[in-house]
Amino acid sequence: MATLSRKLFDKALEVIPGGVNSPVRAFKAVGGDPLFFARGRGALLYDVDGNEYIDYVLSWGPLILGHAHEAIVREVQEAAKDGTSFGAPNPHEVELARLVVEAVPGIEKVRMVNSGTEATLSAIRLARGFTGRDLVVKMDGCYHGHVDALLVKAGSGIATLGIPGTPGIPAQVAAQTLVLPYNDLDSLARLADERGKEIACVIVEPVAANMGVVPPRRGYLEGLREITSRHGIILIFDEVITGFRLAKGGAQEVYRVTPDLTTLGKILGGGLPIGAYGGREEIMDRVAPEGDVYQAGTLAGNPLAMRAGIAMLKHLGQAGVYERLEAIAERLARGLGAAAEEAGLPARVTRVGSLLTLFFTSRDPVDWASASAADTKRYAAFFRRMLERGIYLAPSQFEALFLSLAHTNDHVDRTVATAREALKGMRWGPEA
Ligand code: KE4
Repeated sequence: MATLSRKLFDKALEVIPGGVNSPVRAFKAVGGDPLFFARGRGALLYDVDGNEYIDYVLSWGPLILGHAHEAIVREVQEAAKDGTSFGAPNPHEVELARLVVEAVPGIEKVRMVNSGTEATLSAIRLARGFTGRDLVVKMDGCYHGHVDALLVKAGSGIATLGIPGTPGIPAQVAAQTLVLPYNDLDSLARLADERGKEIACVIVEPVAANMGVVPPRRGYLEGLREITSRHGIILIFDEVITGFRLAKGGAQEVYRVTPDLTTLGKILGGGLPIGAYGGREEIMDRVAPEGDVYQAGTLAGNPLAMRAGIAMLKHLGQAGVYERLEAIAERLARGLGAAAEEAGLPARVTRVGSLLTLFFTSRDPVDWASASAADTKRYAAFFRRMLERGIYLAPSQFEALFLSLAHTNDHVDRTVATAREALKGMRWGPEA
């Protein structure tokens, strides 16, 4: 008998392209139909057929407190009673901006927008406006939202679906984006020596999480900082995933490298639509109406997302939060690694803070070339076996697994036990 999820998917396919509002949700890379969910609670998700899952997607990162956290729900409920949007300044956007400026080392001023994509497209426009230069440099396999200039060799859904680069982006636009390997400083040094005066910005995920989690090599971020400073190139850290996740001040606090601009999203809105970009005051003051670089948004700074964000950042300011996230993530990483080893499967577990990936590969993932060599068919089989047993992993080898403060040792131990079960009998293929 067809499940309610299946029936909903059939209906969705009649009115929504691919039946989903974002491609990576479609399960294309892992097979089967996407599940439709009814509600979440803490670390748990419940689909419309009443099945319970331990959730490691967490809406792709925002839900670091877990689903339906009372502090967030209460704020949103209260805020809605006073009206959902004014299209005019409100006190909460000032408070959230102050909390961001206090938390993020590289941010002296910040502008709120409604998605990570809006944040990155605004940041590169600002970098181009501030420098008067046109070229943008990104790293192969990094994903920065569906911005025309940044969909070139992107990660996340582009990598997952194997889209060679998307139609609809004029060649002359794509030609102004130069793509280098992640973790390869020499390639940037050479490019900057040749064309530094034409390059407006380098945008990078300080910890790559859209090709699976690929940590920066020792010295990589420092090297990006040194080369871009030497050539007057704006360094943009896209911390939409790492912001407030790796530390209150994100990756730039952990690695002690301060970019010129930072983009944020996800956690900042506590699960409501949000993005933000911020940085040095002299750069940010070029943004209209202070300056001449235009960017705008009807719902930017709306009181619901602002109040949810304030509650989120205050909660993350409590003592011991990041130590707890570190401990629970390390427990999962060790367990998954041991389970794969016990099954005799080639695997690498990469982890930075509460972000991790189980790669089915015998190569160390250090860039897109090595990460993309992972066995995506094996990952798909693992995903399905875990899903059948009540564990909801990212439906793509090239996405991160996220932990929250709602995940307990029991959740992780059940996940590891399930993984040992799921991995048994998965030895096949050339490396078997
Ligand atoms: P949004 O426009 O989806 O809010 O943010 C774009 C974005 C920007 N920068 C980074 C580093 C990101 O990871 C993202 C979005 N992340 C993906 C998952 N890897 C969102 C999931 C989806 O596309 O449905």
